[in-house]
Amino acid sequence: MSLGTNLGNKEENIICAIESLSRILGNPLAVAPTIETEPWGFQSANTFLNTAVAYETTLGPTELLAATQEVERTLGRTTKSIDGAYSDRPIDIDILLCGNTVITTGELTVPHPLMHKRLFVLQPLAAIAPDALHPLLNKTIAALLEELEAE
Ligand code: PH2
Ligand code: MG
Ligand code: MG
Repeated sequence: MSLGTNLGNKEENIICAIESLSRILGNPLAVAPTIETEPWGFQSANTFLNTAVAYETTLGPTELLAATQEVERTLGRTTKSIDGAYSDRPIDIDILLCGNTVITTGELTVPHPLMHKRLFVLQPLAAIAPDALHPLLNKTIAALLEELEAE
């Protein structure tokens, strides 16, 4: 999962989100160092903190989405987006990969459709899962990061 925050006490938001997720999913397998990033895809004066966290779970993608949305709400996320545009948020939790699962429902697409285009996603993810395989692009996270950094 990718975690991002650019409102309120950002360090605390990340810690609270991981604690809340872990109450549902158990201890994380790995947590990436947090990085400070500029807003991507929209304009805001508020920089982001981004990180990535990995869990082992028997929950399927839909149940996982319910869990992440519950934690987002607990941390005060009220709106998803304003007119389809990105907006400032206390926390955003995005499911990136679920093993080799490829799924699209009305609410969720896994792998995350933009993950390979976002440094704020790939940098933390490469810190904890460089060898994880993107099941559609058939490339490792380390390879995707290298490609994006070369652009
Ligand atoms: N999330 C977005 C859009 N833009 N930019 C940064 N730096 N970090 C994010 O987490 C982020 C973003 C959509 O969820
Ligand atoms: Mg997002
Ligand atoms: Mg999201």
